[in-house]
Amino acid sequence: MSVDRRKFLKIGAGLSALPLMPSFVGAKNPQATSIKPGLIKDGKVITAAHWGILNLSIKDGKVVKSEPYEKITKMDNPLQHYTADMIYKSRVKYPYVRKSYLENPDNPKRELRGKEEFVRVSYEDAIKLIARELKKTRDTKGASAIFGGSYGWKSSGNMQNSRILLHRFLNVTGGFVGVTGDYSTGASQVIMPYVVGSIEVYEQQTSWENILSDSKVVVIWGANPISTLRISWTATEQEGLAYFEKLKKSKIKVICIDPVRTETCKFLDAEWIAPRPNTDVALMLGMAYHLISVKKVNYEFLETYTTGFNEFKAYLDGKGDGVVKNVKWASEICGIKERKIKQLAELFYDNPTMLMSGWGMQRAHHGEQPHWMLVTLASMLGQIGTKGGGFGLSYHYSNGGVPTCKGGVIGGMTAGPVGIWKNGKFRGLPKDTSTQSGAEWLQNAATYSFPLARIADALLNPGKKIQHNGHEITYPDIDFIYWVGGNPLVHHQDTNTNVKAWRKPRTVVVNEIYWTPTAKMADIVMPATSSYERDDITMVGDYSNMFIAPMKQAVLPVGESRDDYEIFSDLCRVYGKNVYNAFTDNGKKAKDFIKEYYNSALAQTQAYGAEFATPMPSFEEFWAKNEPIKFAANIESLEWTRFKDFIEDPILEALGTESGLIEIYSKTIETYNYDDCKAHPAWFEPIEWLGNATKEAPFHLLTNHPADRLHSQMCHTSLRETYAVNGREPILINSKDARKLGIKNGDVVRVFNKRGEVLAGAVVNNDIMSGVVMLHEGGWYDPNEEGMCKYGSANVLTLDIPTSKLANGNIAHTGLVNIEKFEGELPKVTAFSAPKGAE
Ligand SMILES: Nc1nc2c(c(=O)[nH]1)N[C@H]1C(S)=C(S)[C@@H](COP(=O)(O)OP(=O)(O)OC[C@H]3O[C@@H](n4cnc5c(=O)[nH]c(N)nc54)[C@H](O)[C@@H]3O)O[C@H]1N2
Ligand SMILES: Nc1nc2c(c(=O)[nH]1)N[C@H]1C(S)=C(S)[C@@H](COP(=O)(O)OP(=O)(O)OC[C@H]3O[C@@H](n4cnc5c(=O)[nH]c(N)nc54)[C@H](O)[C@@H]3O)O[C@H]1N2
Ligand SMILES: [Mo]
Repeated sequence: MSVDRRKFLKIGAGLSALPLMPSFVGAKNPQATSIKPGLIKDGKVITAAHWGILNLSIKDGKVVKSEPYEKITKMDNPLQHYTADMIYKSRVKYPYVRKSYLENPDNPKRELRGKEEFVRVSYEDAIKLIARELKKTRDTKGASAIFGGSYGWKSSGNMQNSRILLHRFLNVTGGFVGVTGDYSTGASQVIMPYVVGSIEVYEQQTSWENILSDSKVVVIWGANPISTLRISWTATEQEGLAYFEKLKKSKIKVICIDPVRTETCKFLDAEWIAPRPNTDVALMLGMAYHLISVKKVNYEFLETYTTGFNEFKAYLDGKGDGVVKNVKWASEICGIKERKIKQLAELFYDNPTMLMSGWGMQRAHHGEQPHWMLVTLASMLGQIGTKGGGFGLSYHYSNGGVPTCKGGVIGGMTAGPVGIWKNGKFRGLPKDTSTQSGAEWLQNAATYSFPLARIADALLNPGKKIQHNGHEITYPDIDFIYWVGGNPLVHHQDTNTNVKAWRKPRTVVVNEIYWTPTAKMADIVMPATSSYERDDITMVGDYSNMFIAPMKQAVLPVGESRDDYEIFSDLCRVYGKNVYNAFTDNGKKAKDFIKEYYNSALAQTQAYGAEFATPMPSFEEFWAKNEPIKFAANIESLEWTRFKDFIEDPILEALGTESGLIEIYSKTIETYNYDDCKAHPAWFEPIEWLGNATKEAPFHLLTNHPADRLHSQMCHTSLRETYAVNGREPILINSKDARKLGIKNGDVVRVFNKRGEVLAGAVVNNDIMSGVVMLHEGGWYDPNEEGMCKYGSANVLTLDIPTSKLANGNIAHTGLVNIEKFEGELPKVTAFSAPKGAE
């Protein structure tokens, strides 16, 4: 952060003499001035998306074909072929304002939000309206009433980073309320620092080269890498999939522990072990108990590298609660045979075993426990820090384990400092940006931010106090939401409650490319360009840093859509030239930033000296050539082993935990005295699971990440037609269960519980255990008059309660539902069309 700010200052000072861009607020067609004459009419353009580097074919100024730049696995990634639909379908083409809001923004009939028609307005009027209403909220309620947390997967690209641009805009104009954590790893990223001193979930993993040479067993525990590695946060280099292909060809035994026989399980021909959802902690406790009883525990490892095993053992033995966590006990909870539990535990002990865990099992009630228990089990096996053993929490994500390349890493957009405002006037940015002195809001901001997954609770209950990770949080009183680059009406749990929450603030503004359920829930919708309509640049390979890829504009913006950067720059302009200058760093255009980000990588590679293997060309050459730059891994990264330094020297290379050791017992967590997260990993019964299923809700619902989408992204493309069943989102049902319910493959079913109901299309087979159904997250919410989702958005059915007071993560994989054949007349799906009043 401080480095970025220093960079920001240096560059800002250097360019302060440049002339300003002409003001175009009020101009008729401002976009026309920024269209580059160099745009390709017929030919190829290289760009990148979360799903990889793409080679686009352009004909007559339109994208007609989209292929991977490089094919490095035999597996096809279907996400790579739908760029044309991503440009031309379901677009928000113009700025729109909800009718009642336009009529009376002070009393905008909030209850009609999401139902009422929209009115098209000019871009200039929309900008003025947002600027005016935002100022009104600031003046009357302060920065704590403005929510800019705005979480989501936006598009790749370090310049047009919509969320950071929003933060930058809200910062310069006086601050906003943000959030902590995310939906991905809400529980793990909070518990892991107590256990191993780092968040683990977003860290490089032991090199795949080591796994292939040294592991004898690989356990894929609640993960589906063949699906989830189709994308990365920056852009995928696809090497993780290539390594899974090598794993398939190797002699390594692979076991998948998952209620679903996943794409991964099938691809790898793995042994499938199906525990009841949310019972892995019990399963692992049973394994731990068994290992102790057959003396297959590495006590030397426990003594040297961990603390608290004795307290944990007392819990296993039932010292406090009178419940002995033996194999029989575990088997009754998780549903796996006692013999199998024992066999697995011994197999892991007897062989170099890498426990690769996904994040699904921590997106569950008491989701702090599974990974803590996994580390505890791995400690008992004593293989952490060896080449072929231990545990890893990111092999399924962004190609963890693919060796890091030696090269340059490009810079990116920064949120910038909080502007100083006095008596309604902008007084500039704080001089000392490292401490932010002078910008009072920043000190306050931290006290108002709350865990992301509590957003609906926060909107509905201003002033409510909650416990979080050892301290108390008071929810702010939010009256203005600005969201970009995310789809919260789809991604957040318990949609019906969420809809109520979104009807609470006075104003909701959304910049969107498409008419998503979130755009439809806004008062003011600004049309954003897709990444194919603007220039940008990205790294490719989140851990490997393998490529720097140009993301060249391929086609003209659709309708009146504008880059997020332009929208925020124009908003700043309304507040005055000096605000605009602060936001744009004195009038910089996208290309100026892109060049700067590139040059920071160039400087890094130049510092390696003349013998560096992959010298980078000048920015101008790179941009003109329109090709990615590829870096190579070196020997150290090919052999890199997570926790190796700590294992070699636990004193000098102590972990960042309180004791410097792996904490099986945390004295800090003990002091919190939480009833839902103890000082050691423990089994807690989830609020809803098969152990308390009822006739009203007999099935456990899993809401896995979709192979053929990135969350909700691409749901509107024709890729949907390849998996939708009768036009609905597919739901996976076990054959035996379906037979009992009289449901056949291809039937439309109603899935329901006390929180809501959705229609879905039945896929009946034996790839899921009996008693469990699976509906992917990310289907677009499409309510009818009664609030039933006609398409099949999973979160209508999920629970919006926190994992525990420790992490307050979401629990999307916990919840019970009922299911029946839908007999009524099939309603038309309208999720992918524009709302009333819009084109
Ligand atoms: N039930 C259930 N729910 C879940 C999960 C689950 O497992 N189960 N998983 C959770 C997880 S881990 C996550 S990360 C979230 C994901 O939730 P999101 O990240 O919100 O999901 P996306 O569909 O990727 O939404 C990104 C949105 O940004 C828009 N966008 C893309 N590029 C741009 C841009 O340049 N500018 C603007 N203005 N907009 C842009 C896209 O059109 C899209 O609507 O979902 C969470 N929800
Ligand atoms: N194609 C594609 N790839 C993606 C994404 C996407 O939307 N599409 N999203 C990306 C994002 S933002 C994230 S956070 C990651 C998510 O990565 P993960 O969180 O790992 O993905 P999930 O699909 O939620 O869960 C992984 C597996 O856990 C299983 N599971 C669920 N509950 C339990 C349980 O209690 N016990 C056991 N043993 N298994 C369980 C599920 O059946 C599923 O097979 O994926 C990323 N990759
Ligand atoms: Mo995520």
